[in-house]
Amino acid sequence: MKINRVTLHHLSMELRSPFETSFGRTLKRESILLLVEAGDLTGYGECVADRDPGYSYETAGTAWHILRDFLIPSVLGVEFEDAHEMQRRMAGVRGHPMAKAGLEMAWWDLEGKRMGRSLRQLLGGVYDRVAVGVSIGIQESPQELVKVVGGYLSEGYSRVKIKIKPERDVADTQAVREAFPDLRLQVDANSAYTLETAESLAPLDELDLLLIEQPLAEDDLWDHSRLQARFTTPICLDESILSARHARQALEMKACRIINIKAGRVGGLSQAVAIHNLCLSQGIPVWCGGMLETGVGRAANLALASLPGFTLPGDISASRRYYLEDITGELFSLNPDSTITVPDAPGLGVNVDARALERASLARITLPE
Ligand code: OSB
Ligand code: MG
Repeated sequence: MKINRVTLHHLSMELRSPFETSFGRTLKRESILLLVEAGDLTGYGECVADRDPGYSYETAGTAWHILRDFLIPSVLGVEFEDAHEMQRRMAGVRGHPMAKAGLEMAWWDLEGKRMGRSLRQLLGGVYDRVAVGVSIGIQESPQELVKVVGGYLSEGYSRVKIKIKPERDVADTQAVREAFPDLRLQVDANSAYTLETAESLAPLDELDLLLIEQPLAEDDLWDHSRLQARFTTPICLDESILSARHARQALEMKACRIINIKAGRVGGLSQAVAIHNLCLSQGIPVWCGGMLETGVGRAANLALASLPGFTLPGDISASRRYYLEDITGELFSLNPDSTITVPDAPGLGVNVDARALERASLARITLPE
């Protein structure tokens, strides 16, 4: 199965409602869709880098450059036994995990289609539906946030994550807790605090939260371990964990008690599985994070979250929670028990709608030219 052609689409898709985090507000989500051809099969991949370098240094622009000028030329005409072999081929490029993960995802889709097996089967998933929650951005006021949370609860979500930032943390979280005393609730700061300013988060420890996600900077493993020692609530790391090696070091340092796994952030599904395996062997709960994916990336997240160590609900919501128009024919909906069913068709199990893709596409390039 030799890769003979790759097409990149730079996408811009309108969200149904703005998504605000401590690093900014998004109404139009950019990303890159990859169509990777091998013989008469096409595999899809999604690169989750956004327009701005807010969550990570990667952007749709840097990923486009790294894919076009380095990663794709290194894999064209090459046949890979497995994803690790593909990663070794790409290892000459330092960093840029989201660009690598997009290409690796397309390889998995191709491999599944070639073998007639779903991604869930290829990865060793054990659940056919996975528990999910919803990640809610910062709202105008705590009152407005309570309303938005209530809306998602009436849709059937049984776990809620709210985004926080300095000045919009304790009061917002308290308001949600007061309105919904039994809700499975967690918060995500996206690195907005320092060890000193995180003092202000102390009252969160009284609110029976599932976890506090990424309070401090990406490269602050040590300070996370100092902060975790002051909190009863588990700290969960997202941005700080870029590989299974980081995960091991974070756990040795007691910098967190839970890990959020995103294939894009760690360079691909193979590394995501490696982190899962490490955590499973140590009894550390993991859950699947989200990057506001299209139906393509959502299918990959569902397959990943079907592995046995994913014991906490993922940030994998129904398709209608995200875009005015998605690019896949298949749309994911919420089951009444706050789960989403994992696709079981070969590969990712989704098809890209050519016309929806055209409408979302800002630019396109096919290699070799
Ligand atoms: O930190 O988990 C995050 C979205 C974009 C960038 C970072 C994050 C998020 C989310 C959204 O929380 C989760 C989702 O896709 O529903
Ligand atoms: Mg996060």
